[in-house]
Amino acid sequence: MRSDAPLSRRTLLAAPFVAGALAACDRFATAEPAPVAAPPLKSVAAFPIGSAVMAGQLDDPAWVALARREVNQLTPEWEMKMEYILQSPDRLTFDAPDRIAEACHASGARLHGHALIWYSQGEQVFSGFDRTHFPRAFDRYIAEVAGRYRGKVVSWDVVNEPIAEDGNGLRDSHWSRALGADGYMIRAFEQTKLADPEAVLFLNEYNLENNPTKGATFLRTVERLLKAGAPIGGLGTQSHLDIEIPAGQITTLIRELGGFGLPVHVSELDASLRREGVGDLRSRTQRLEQQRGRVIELAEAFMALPEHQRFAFTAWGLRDSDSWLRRGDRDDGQDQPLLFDDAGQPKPLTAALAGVFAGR
Ligand code: 9MR
Repeated sequence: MRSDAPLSRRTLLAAPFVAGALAACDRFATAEPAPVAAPPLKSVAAFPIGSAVMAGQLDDPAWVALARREVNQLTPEWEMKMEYILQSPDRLTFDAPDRIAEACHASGARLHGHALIWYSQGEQVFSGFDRTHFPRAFDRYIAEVAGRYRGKVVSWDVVNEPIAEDGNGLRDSHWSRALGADGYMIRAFEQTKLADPEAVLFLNEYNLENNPTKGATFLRTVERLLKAGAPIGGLGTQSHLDIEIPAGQITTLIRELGGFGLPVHVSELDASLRREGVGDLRSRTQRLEQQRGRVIELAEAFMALPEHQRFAFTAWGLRDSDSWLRRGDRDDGQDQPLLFDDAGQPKPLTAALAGVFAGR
């Protein structure tokens, strides 16, 4: 039995006080979800539906069956990043990303590469290079990785998360210090374009909907980089949604992103029900409603983009239990941030999303 499974009836009877308290307070209850009918998302959407994937999940028949049914694009959750590929300075490791690429090829799913240059990656290896060797190693990494997957990926997150956490300006990183604040990004896009001229090259960022200041800085950054000639081919909004944000904020952001005329990728959708450090007296049902409101707003705003700008709609995992938000010490096994429950069943949210994608 899994440690996060709901309390059994026997345990509850043995602890009447706890049982009474749980019954009185639905915010702690793990209600048995009623079965929900929803058509496979990929069958109703006129654009690709994506999920994050880890190579190990390809060995889980339940994950594979759900992925085959629901999605037609995959993004490696971490095994196409420097932390995996660049484990040592003199040897690149490709077995897991190769396996994911082969699985995509075999099943006909598109592969979205994630991520070439990210502030949180590569610092240790790159700190070993002097001013002459740093730019060469930067170019070589991109050439080798993007070159290897040329014709296998449809797109890349070339630069991930360049905006400062609070949204004011650009993030300081080992890349910006060595190659300039805009310089490292322009260079990354140019080098990726050389290595894989057909791939759609994305600038990808998070909290754009949650933090309008960050959204505005992202838009200004895109404008500046395009003016400088960076071959940006698409804009990625991760959409790790804060379900508390005011209605309308997501719509505004997506419309503004669309203003560039480039494809837009909802690249890492999830919507946590947790509210860290804040007393929250609302019931789980109320929070699920709020989650549904924000996710559906995102889907409707995405559908309002011109068809050629709807690149893909990707969730950051399939089942709730697959989510990065359900790992680690602070996990209580209760969060429901994704589109399928722990058993791989669709939820009311999934059915509502299918309705929006089908244009109903
Ligand atoms: O979900 C990913 C987790 O498994 C990795 O350990 C982590 C570091 O590689 O990255 C997580 O994914 C992040 C994504 O790459 C970029 N946006 C934020 C995602 C969640 O942290």
